[in-house]
Amino acid sequence: QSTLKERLADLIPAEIENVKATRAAHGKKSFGPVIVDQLYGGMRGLPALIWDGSVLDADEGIRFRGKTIPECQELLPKAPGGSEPLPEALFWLLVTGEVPTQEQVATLSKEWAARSAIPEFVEEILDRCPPTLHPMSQFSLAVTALNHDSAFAKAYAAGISKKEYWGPVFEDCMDLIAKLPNIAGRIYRNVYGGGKLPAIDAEKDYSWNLATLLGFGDNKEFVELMRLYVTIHSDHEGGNVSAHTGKLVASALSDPFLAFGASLNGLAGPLHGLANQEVLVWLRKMQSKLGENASDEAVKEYVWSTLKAGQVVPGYGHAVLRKTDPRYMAQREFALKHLPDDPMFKLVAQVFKIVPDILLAAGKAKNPWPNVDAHSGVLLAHYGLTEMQFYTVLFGVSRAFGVSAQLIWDRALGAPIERPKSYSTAAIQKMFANK
Ligand code: NMX
Ligand code: MLT
Repeated sequence: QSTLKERLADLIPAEIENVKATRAAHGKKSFGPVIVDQLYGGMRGLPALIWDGSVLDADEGIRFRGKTIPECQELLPKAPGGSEPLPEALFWLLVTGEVPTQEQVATLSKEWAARSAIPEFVEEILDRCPPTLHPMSQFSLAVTALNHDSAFAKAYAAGISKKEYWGPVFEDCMDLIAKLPNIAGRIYRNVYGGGKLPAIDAEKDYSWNLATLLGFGDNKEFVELMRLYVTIHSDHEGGNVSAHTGKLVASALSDPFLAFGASLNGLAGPLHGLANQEVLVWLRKMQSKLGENASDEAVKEYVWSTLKAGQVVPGYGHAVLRKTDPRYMAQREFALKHLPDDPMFKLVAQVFKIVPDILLAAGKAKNPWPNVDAHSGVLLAHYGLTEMQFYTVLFGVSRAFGVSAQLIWDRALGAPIERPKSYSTAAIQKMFANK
């Protein structure tokens, strides 16, 4: 059975030909006009990037290499006795487009365990961070510092041929993913206590190790949650801030650590990944104001007061989606199965019934439905991971899977440096002066 790298080496020549043929057949075809509003409007809907791991449909949500979340839950290998997909399997799928065997997944778990140690100086960087520094800033510092040992940066300095770029980029991406549990675990324990970091167990899967390093490995349900969590947060096509930033930075041939460090800085924004922290902060404030078992009327009033204060309702809306995010639904299913009576889950479910109508009535948001972040925090909190500022770190661990898969392909396919064209308002006025 081939390893992931061997399988990739088999797939790359055919994909290079596939892209050549696609460009020869369709290269001069148009997606339609670009309008000035798109330049001012955050490039919404502008077709601009190639991203192979996943494609997002506005109504249906994400498909990883053509597979929906329920299909991934059904088809991807699971841990013995588990029912959620293993993120190792999802990574294999994102990279190759193929469903791996149980054995290939086990090999990947072992390989990541073997690569998991972080350099001592990175441990020291983390240990020196004040606990008041946001966990996402600490995370980004540590990932950026891993560039010290980048195989790609070294190979480039030694004069590697363009055709060979993908090999050391693959090695860096494998190292990046493998080292994240040690980084996340160290940040968590430094900031919130919990004692010495245990060692990675090479006989266990990635999510078991991640959960254990955070201090929750004894709880089988939490380990299952991590498997689901990492899988569904891994990738959301290429235009979101973290994915696009990683692709952009890597297009300058910055190595995967520098590129993904930049991704994390984007993920740390409240309109993107930090929203999962913001949702729980918002729910807790609501709970402390209204008490438990608040009436629908009281919740409605609270939602309106958020909007009237000029704030967004965190966890609702999306730049692309126009229906409830299937990642929200996957987490809701998990909650219904494992924690149906959790009071905070009940509040999340109550808010789900109330917020869309209010956002519709307010008339601004193009999508009134919940996104992934509306549900993640309540699941983590249920198992005792109550430190909300840490939540986006787990999103970041997951997003490394999707960004890495694309960076490997970008270098295999010789993707060029990104350099779109910008215009000033004066230039636009001049261009359309008499039109
Ligand atoms: N609450 C209140 N107002 C909203 C919301 C919301 N949840 N969503 C959109 N709007 C407003 C938005 O601020 C904008 O107002 P204005 O014209 O005054 O600037 C207007 O509705 C139109 O925005 P849209 O075109 O619907 O949304 P856009 O594509 O610009 O932004 C989000 C998408 C996700 C940034 C936006 O819906 C939002 O801020 N949601 C809350 C934060 C959140 O949950 N982010 C997480 C997204 C998922 N992730 O993990 O990254
Ligand atoms: C994501 O997972 O990146 C978010 O849903 C944001 C997006 O897709 O724009």
